[in-house]
Amino acid sequence: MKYFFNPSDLGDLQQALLEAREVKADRYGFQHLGRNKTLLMIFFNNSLRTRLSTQKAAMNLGMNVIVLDVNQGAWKLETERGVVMDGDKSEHLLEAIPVMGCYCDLIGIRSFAGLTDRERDYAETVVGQFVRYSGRPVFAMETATVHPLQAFADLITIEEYKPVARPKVVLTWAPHCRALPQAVPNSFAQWMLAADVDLVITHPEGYELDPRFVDGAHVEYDQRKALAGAHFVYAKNWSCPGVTRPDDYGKILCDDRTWTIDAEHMSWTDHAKFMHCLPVRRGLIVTDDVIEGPDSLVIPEAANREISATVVLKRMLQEL
Ligand code: AN0
Ligand code: CP
Repeated sequence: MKYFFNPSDLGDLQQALLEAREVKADRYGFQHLGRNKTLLMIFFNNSLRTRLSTQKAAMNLGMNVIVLDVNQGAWKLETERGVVMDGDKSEHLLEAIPVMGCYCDLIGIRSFAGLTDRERDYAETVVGQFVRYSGRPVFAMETATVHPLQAFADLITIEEYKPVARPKVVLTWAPHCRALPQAVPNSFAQWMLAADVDLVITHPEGYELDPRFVDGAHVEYDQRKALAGAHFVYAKNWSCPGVTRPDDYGKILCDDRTWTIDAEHMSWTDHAKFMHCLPVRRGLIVTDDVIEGPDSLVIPEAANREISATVVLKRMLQEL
């Protein structure tokens, strides 16, 4: 595997889930693969889980790891071509990328959506330049539009906890005080549609996700109807994707707190498990009792980030 952005990059998902089980049973069993290989993790944005779990995965595989926080200690980077660089940006991404590629064998990138220019975000302008100019295999640690290491970990978690062969999984929008990207819900929907689950998406009008990720998905605008019979409730906030309301791209359209997942919402489901990628703001997305309760999977879900990353890095190392 040279790139990891979409479920199709893994090939057969059932096979990938079996591999995840194998890795979880023996996470240090592939140490030889990473000997004298270096992973460079590049962060344009903050992270707790992705940073730690991906580094742990690389160490599981015997790799060396370099972490670069671009906004702390590196030169401020220009990303646009054709500009006179007489401002505060000292270096162009088009030199920085091949230089970074010189010091590593694999590159992971976190570069969130700017949420001001839909075309630029959905064209994956920044990550696309790494793919083109680094000369190295590249994987997403949340790009402008996708977060596949999270979605793969979510799928592993659902596989572990599902009470029936084909569970009902509900992706529900929830309110938030700051505009957030669509990468997590995009990938979650895309991965669930590729897996053997019954996916229902629910959100207020205007929050329709991009068809390239949710094509064929069942959307139910009534949250209570959507949650009926659910086995998994996957809560997430996202800002306006600009699909049905292009002028509102990246904006907060709704602050309806009746969408917050509380015990009453969970009572509408079929004893559902609660999931969230974290970080989560309590009181907005979910109440304390639900996230702390026996049906909350947020910690096992985060733990599986190490497993999804180990499988992905293992596949990439095997093809170096
Ligand atoms: C980010 C997001 O919603 O995309 C990262 C989640 C993994 N969340 C925040 O910025 C709070
Ligand atoms: N879920 C997730 O990716 O968390 P971080 O933003 O802390 O990496």
